[in-house]
Order: sequence, then structure tokens, then C-alpha cells
Amino acid sequence: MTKNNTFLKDVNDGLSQYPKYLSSHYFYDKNGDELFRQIMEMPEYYLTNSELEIFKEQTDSIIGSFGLDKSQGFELIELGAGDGEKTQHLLKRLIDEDFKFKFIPVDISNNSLHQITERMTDLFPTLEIEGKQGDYFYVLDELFISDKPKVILFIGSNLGNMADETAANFLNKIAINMKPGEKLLLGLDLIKSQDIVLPAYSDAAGITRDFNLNLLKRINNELGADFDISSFEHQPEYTEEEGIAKSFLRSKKKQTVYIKDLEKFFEFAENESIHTEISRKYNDEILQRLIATSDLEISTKLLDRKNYFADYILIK
Ligand code: AVJ
Repeated sequence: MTKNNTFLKDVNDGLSQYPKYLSSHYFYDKNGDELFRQIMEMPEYYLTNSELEIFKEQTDSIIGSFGLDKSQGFELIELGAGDGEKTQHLLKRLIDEDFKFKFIPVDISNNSLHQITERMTDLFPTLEIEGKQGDYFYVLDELFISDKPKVILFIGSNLGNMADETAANFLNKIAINMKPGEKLLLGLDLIKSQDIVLPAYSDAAGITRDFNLNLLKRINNELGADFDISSFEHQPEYTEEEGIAKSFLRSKKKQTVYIKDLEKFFEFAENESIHTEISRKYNDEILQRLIATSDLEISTKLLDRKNYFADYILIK
């Protein structure tokens, strides 16, 4: 099936079920990539700065936790690399300290991959870099073909977009590919109070709103739908008890939407919402539960000064 057919099928399935659902996976077209970059610069979106602080100020602890031998080459694989803002601090220190390694950023977006490759090549002319385009869920096996030692980075709390069962399966899939002693650096946003988390998903400038609504624009543009964007509203939810930020698109009125490529109408009741995203927040117990059936163990945990975010180093 072609990529657009998968999109078409997922949209059909998601809008035919109750409650309606669309995967946050589809946020990231060219426009969505740009909006997410802007979200990361919003003052309310603390995740980026918290993890950036860890990468800047605890670089030596991160590298120490990898337990690498300088004389031996290794591959540094970053899943969902994005713009590399945080990773550049790690790369710089590894290069300064004379580690021999190849950097392999993996991203679904060719656009992001191109930008990160350009950025890192500019910053570090001697860096060996080889990007890999694809959904990390599916390209994982191909990344482990070489027998070079590996360090895997999966940062930015990207895991949080997966339901716990999917996350556990994914971590297990990574673990199966790792060799004993190899490390996975997993960056996770921590459970904390609503007054901190909720604004991160409802910034005052409205970028997160546009990011969520962009999904409907994409369906209009790519599948010939007639969503009236202005009659839908971004609706974020979070409680500390549950620890999961959720985003919805709420229909402000009763309306019908036509999707040409499906030759089908979809009805929306007033206030009916489409569930579009989960952003799970974590603590040690939840992570322990996710890795319980894999061969991974927590070896190090690094926190930012506010204790908002954690980079866990997991060892197989
Ligand atoms: C890229 C998955 C970490 O869930 O916090 C940001 C995406 N969604 N604002 C997150 C996102 C709305 C982000 N991750």
C-alpha cells in the first residue's frame, strides 16, 4: 500500500469509530515539522529546555554512563532525531574527547533529516554522519545489521506518544536488537502538576492549537476533504493523577464533512471531539513496568535542576 493510501485508510477508520480518533503520527508534514519547531521555542513548552540543560550540563555523566572504550569505534543511533539541538552538545564532547564514532540520525521526515545533516556537518566537519529515513518502528531491524557496538538515543519524550502497551513493545523490540552491555538513552517527561504540564500543550501564542488543527488541513489538502478549520477547536487535557496529556479537536457545532478520496460524509455532533494525541508522563515505576518483560535495566537517571525531565540510561 502506498503511503497516502495508509493515511486514507487510517483517516477512514479513525473517523468511523466512536470516539473519533486520528493518529498524532500524521501531524508531521512539512508545515507540522515547522510548527513543532516553533512549539519547542514556546516558554510554556518546558520539555526542550529541561532536557537541553541535562545535555549541556551533564554531558560527561551521559558519556560516562555509556561505558565506552575510546579505542573502539561505535555507532550513535538517534531515533526521531528532529533538529539535533540537544544532541549537538553530546556530539561536540564526544569529538573533543576523541571518541571514534558514526552518528546515525533516523527520522520519518526527509526534511528534518536533511536539516540535521547540514547542521551537524557545518558544526563538526570531521563528523561521520549517515542519516536514515523511515519510521523508526519499521527501520529498527536494519539499524542493527552492522556488528559495531551501539548506543541508542531516544530522547524528547517521544515515547510519550505511544500507549503503554505499544511503548513496552517498542522498547522490547529495541532491546532484542541490542547486545548485552549496550545502552539506550531514553529521555522522558516526568509526571508533575497540571499547572506546569497543561500550559505546555496550550501555549498562549496558539502554536500548539495550529499544530493540532494542521492535521485537518492536511486531510483537506491530501485527501480532498472540506473541513472548516475555524469550526474546530484545540482541546488539551491533563490531570496529575492520570499523568497523560491528551489533545482533542472539538467540533464547535453540528456539521458534516465530506472526504472526496473516500467519497464519504462524516457527521460531527456539537461538541463531539476527535482524539488526536497522547503525551504520557512518567516516573520510575511506570518505566519499570514498561521494561519488565525486556532485558533492559535502569543503570543511570539524570534530572534537570527543576526535576521536570529525566534522561534514563538503560543497559541490556
Ligand atoms: C514530540 C511527542 C515529545 O508530546 O510533547 C508537542 C509532541 N505535541 N506539543 C509531545 C507535541 C504537542 C511532543 N513530542
